[in-house]
Amino acid sequence: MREIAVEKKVLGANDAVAARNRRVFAEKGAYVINMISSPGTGKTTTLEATLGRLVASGLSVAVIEGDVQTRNDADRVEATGVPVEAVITGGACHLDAQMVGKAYSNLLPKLPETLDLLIVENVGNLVCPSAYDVGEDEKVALVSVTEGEDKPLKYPSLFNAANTCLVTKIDLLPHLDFDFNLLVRNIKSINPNASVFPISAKTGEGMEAWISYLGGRCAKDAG
Ligand SMILES: Nc1nc2c(ncn2[C@@H]2O[C@H](COP(=O)(O)OP(=O)(O)O)[C@@H](O)[C@H]2O)c(=O)[nH]1
Ligand SMILES: [Mg+2]
Repeated sequence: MREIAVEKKVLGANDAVAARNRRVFAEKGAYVINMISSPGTGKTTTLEATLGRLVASGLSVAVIEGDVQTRNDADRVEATGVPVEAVITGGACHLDAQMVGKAYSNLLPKLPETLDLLIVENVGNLVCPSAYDVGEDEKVALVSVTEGEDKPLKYPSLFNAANTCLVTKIDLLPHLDFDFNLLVRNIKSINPNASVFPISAKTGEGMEAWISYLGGRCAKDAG
């Protein structure tokens, strides 16, 4: 009982900071997504492929990169030319609203007057990040075709929290015994409202639909 009470208090305090972040992001005009998956699903690779296409389409984008250790992912994103701020949690398995708010303040001097899209790459973990609102407009879940069709059933909290789901590494499908339709059925059994985008950051397959979705969300946010 005491554990539940403490958890509620922590999440309540987090929600207050998340609400403040949301106001600050809105002042900048930014649509904000929070990308969540297990380590190795392809968040950073998808991000690299996404950023080039978004910038080419004229959108202004910035990134907050969460990791337990190292600036590796932030360096990969920095190489694309998009403003990025790293959050190294030093052990914590998720980003919270406070960490993201602080990272955004550090990022602010590098940002244009208005920003179309802020992308947060969360710490690789299928459980903890789904419980924390960081002030995003939506959580985006990623699951790769090498992880097994049952992951939405085993980790329902994330798939419940995310209405958009990217199925990554579809270029590998010919080499795998993987039932794509079963994965989609499992995602929808947890969240009937989920939109599923099959993508390959390596070959570019499916990227157009994903980019067009993001562009639409940014335009809606600005309008
Ligand atoms: N074949 C294939 N490999 C991918 C794809 N996306 C990512 N990877 C590989 O998956 C591994 C983990 O990718 P990374 O983006 O670092 O995952 P993260 O930990 O979720 O950020 C790397 O070896 C990537 O090259 C993809 O679309 N196709
Ligand atoms: Mg990464």
